[in-house]
Amino acid sequence: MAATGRSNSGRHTCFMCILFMMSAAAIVMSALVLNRMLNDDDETPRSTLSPDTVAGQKVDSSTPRVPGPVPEFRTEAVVDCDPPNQRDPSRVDQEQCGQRQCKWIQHSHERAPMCVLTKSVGYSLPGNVQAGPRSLSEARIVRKGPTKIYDRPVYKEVDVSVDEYGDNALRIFFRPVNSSAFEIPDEALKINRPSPATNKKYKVEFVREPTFGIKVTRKSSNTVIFDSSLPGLTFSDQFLQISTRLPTDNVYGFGEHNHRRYRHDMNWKTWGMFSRDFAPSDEPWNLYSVHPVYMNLETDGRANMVFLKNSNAMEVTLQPSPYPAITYRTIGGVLDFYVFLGENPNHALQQYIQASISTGADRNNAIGRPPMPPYWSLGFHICRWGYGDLPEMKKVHERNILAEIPFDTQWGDIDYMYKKFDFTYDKTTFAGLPQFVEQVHNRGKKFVVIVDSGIGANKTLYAEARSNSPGYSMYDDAVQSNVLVKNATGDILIGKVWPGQSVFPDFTNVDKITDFWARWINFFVKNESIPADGLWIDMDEPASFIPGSENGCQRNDWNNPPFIPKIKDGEKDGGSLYYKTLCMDAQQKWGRHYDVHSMYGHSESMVTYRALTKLYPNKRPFIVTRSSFAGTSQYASTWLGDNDGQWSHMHDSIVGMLEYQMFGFPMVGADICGFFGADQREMCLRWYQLATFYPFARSHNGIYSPHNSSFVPDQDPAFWDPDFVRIVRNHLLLRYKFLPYMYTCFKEAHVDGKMVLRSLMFEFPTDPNTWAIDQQFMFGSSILVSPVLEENKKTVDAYIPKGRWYTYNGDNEVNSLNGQNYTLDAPLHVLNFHAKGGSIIPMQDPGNSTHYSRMNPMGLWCALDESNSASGSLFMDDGESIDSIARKNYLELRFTLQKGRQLDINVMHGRYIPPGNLSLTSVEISGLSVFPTSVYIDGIKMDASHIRLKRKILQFVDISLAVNKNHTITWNPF
Ligand code: MIG
Repeated sequence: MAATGRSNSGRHTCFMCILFMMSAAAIVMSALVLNRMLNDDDETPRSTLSPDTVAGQKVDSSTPRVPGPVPEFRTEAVVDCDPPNQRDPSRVDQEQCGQRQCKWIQHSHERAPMCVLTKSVGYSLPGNVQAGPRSLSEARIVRKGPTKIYDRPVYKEVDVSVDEYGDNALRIFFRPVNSSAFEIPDEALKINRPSPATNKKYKVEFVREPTFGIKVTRKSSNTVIFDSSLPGLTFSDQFLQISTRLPTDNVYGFGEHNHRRYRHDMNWKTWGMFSRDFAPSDEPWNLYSVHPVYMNLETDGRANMVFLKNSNAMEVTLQPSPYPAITYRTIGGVLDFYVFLGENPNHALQQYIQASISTGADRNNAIGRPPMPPYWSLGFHICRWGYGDLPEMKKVHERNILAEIPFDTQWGDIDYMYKKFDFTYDKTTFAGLPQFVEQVHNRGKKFVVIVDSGIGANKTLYAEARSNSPGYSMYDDAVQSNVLVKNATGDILIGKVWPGQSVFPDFTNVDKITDFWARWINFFVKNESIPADGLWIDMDEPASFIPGSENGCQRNDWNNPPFIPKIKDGEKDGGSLYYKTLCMDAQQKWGRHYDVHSMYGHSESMVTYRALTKLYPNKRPFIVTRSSFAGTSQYASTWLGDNDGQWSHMHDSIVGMLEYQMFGFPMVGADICGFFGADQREMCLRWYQLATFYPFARSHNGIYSPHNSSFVPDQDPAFWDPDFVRIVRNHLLLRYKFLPYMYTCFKEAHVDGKMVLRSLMFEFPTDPNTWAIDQQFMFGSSILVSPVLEENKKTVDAYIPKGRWYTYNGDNEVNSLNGQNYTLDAPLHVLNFHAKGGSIIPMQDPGNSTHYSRMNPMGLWCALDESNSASGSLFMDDGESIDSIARKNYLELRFTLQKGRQLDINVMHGRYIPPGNLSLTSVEISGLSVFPTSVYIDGIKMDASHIRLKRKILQFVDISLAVNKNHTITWNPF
C-alpha cells in the first residue's frame, strides 16, 4: 500500500539525530589554498581505471602531453596562421609559413602555434562610424590580407553594428555584405531588445589600428572586457574567425565537453562544439550539446558573459596569461556576439538568462528563464537500461520500496518499447505495463519514459509494430504530414537507429510537427494506456548508427567542408561532419542540416514542450533532453550523458553540473554510480552521497559494458547490502528533508535567473581562493557540499570561505576567519555539508515520496552569522500547475532572525493553502552561545519541555505554527 512512510505525525522525533553524520571533528587548518587537480590537464589520459575503450570508442592512450613551463614567447596574444584542420592534419613548416606571409616563432610549447598571423591580416575601417537610430554605432569594414582562405573567397566588405541591450548588455553583430549567410531564426532563439539604456555600464570603441576590432570597456573599473582588435578576422562562407582579448584568464563554460576542471586550462586548449552522440570520456571531444558561451571573472569579482549566437560547427582555442585570449573558428553563419556585464557572476548570468532583468518592467529574454520543475521531479529517480521485461522492472521497483528507499519515479528505457518503436510498448515482454503504471500512480509515484528521435521505417518491423499496437501508424502519419527531414535531393532521409531503418522528424517545422508529436504522445497515453508523467528525449543530436544516411552522403562542401573544427570523427572519410548523424546537406525547415544540426535537440525539446502543454494545458511538462542548445533550458532539463563508473567521473559531474547552471539549466545531474561499468561498492556509495545534492538525482546505468560487453549489474540502492542500503537511505531521507529549501531555490532560478547549484567562485567572487574550486559546490546560497571523490578516503580537504558555518548534527561550528582549508572527517557513512551563517533553511520531515513528504510537518534550521542574525524564505505551491506563479497561487514565507533573540515568520504571499494542517513543528538554531530560559511564541510562554539542545543546536520542538500565518518567537536572555 501507499506510504510505507517514514513520516511522523507532528511530534518531534529524533531520527535525524541518529542519522547524522557530517561530523566535522579533526579540523586541521592549512595555510595552503586548495590546489587540487589544477594541473590535471584534460588531454592527459587518466591513470586510474581508465578503460581503453569508452562508449565503444577507442581511447587514445598515447603518452601524456602535459606541457611543462615554457618561456613566454609572445609579446601579445597571437593567432594561429595554420589552425589544425580535422580535414587535413598536416601543418606548415617554417618555409611554408613564410610563403603565407605569416610569422614563425620557435618555441617548445606542444600546443601553442609556431606560425602566427601578422597584424596586416584582417579588416580595416576606412570610413566613418555612424550612429544608428537605436544602434550605438555601425560601420562597414574592408578586407585587408589574403582574399582567399582554404581556396574559397573571403568577403571584401562586412557590416558591423553594435547595439545596446539595456544597461548591462550589448550585441556586436557582423554580417558580410551580399552574403546569404545563415542566421539562427527567431523561432529558435529570439533575444529581444529591451527599452533604451538609462545608465549604461559600458562604453564601446571601434579600434582602427593596428587591426580593426571592437572594444568594450566596463565604465566603473575601466576594465576592457572584450577586445577583438587582433589579427585574423575572417569572413567566408565556410570559415569565420575572430579573436578576442580577455581581461583575465578566469574563464568558465563553453560546452558540452567532459571538462576536468571548472576554471579552464588556458594552455592552448581547443574545444569543438557540435552536437554529437559521444559519451564523456577522458578525451577532449565535443559531446551532445552546444553552448557557445563563457563567463569571465574579472579581478575585482565582477563578471561578464559572452555568447556567440551561432549554431555551426565551431571551435574555440584558449591562450593563457599574460595575454589571455580566445580564438573562435566557426564554419558558417554570422558572428553575432552578446556581451553581458554583471556586478558579480550571479548577476552576469541573470543577464544571459534574461537580459533586462535589472530594468524590471519589460522582461525580455536572452536565452530565457527555466520553467518551474514539478515538485516530484526533485525526488529520487530509479532507472536503468536493460530491464529485460516488466517482471525485472517490478523486481527492482519493489525491492526499493521494501528497503524503504524514498523515491518518486520509475523510469522506462528503450526496453519497454516494441522493437524500439516510439510510443509503443511491447505487449509480450512488458505485458501488464498499464496496470503497473497505475499501481505506481496509486502509490504516489510517477512513471517517465524514453522517446527516441528516429522513427522506425523498416517495412517488416513496422507491420509487426502495427499488430503489436493496433492503430499505430506513426511512420505513415509522418510521411503524410510531411514532417520528416529530407535529403539533398528532396527524398525522405533514411538513417539507422534502434528500430533499424529510421526516419527523422523535422522538429524545426515547429507548428506542423507539434500537432503530429502531440498526436503520438496522445496515442501512447490513450491507445497504449500509458499515462507517462514525463518524457525523456534521447538520441536527439540527432544520432544515427550509420554515417549520413542509408545511401551515404554526396561529396560536397556541406558534407566535406574545407575546414573542419576539432569535432569528434570529423576527420573520417576525408573530412566529414556526418559521422553518427545525418548528411549535412539534408533539408530542414530552419535551414540546411549543416547550419541547424546542433539545434535538433533544441527544436525537439521546444516541440515536446508545446505538444505536452497542448495536451495538458495546466500541467508543467517534465522533459529531459540529452542534446541542447542555448535556450533549450526554457523547455527541458538535462543530464550529463553516458558517463563512466569511475571515481574521476564523480568529480567531472560537479564540473558539468556547474557549467550547465551557466547554460541556464538548474535541473541537471549525472547518472549516479556511472552509466558504463563498474559495480564498485565504495564509489557507488560515495556517489549516492554526492547525489543528495544533485539537482536531478537519478540512478541510471547502461546495459552492456563497453569494456567486456558483459551485462552491467544493477546499482539501484536496494541492490546492495544492508549497510549500503542504510547509508543511502539516510542520505536520500536527508535530500527529502531539504526539498522545501531546494524547491525554493528552483523558484529563484525560475523567477530571477539565480541558479540552484553555484560554484564557490559564484558565491564568493572576491575571494581568489574560490576561483578554481570544483570539488565542492553550493546548493543555493545556504548549503556548502564537500563530498569525498576518491577511493579509500576518510577525510575531505575542504575550503571553508570566511564566515560561520554549521553541520546539521550540531557537532561543530566552523568559524572560518578569513577563509581556510579544513580537513573534515568523512567516514564511509558521512557526507560533509555545512549551512552558511546567516541562512534560514526550511525543511520537512521526509516521506517515501514527495506525495507524502509534502504533507509532513515542517521545520526551520537557522544558522546565525557574526551578528547572530539570519534570514531565508520558503516557496510552496501545488507543485504541478503551469501557472501557479503567474496566477499567484502560491505561498511565500519570509523568515528573519535578529540579533539572536527574535524570529519572525511573515507570510509575504498566502494565496496557496497547503492541504491539511501543515505547520512548522520545530525550529533549530545553530550558533547561539547562551541557552534561553524562557521562550515566547506569538506572546505565549512555552513550557520548558519544548526547549532542547541537540549538541550545539538549540531546538524548539513539538510546537505548532500554521504555515499560512505570521508568527513571532522571542526568547531571553536578550
Ligand atoms: O544508444 O536508451 O544516453 O541514457 O540508457 C544508447 C538507451 C541510447 C543513450 C542514453 C542512455 C540510454 C541509452 N541511450
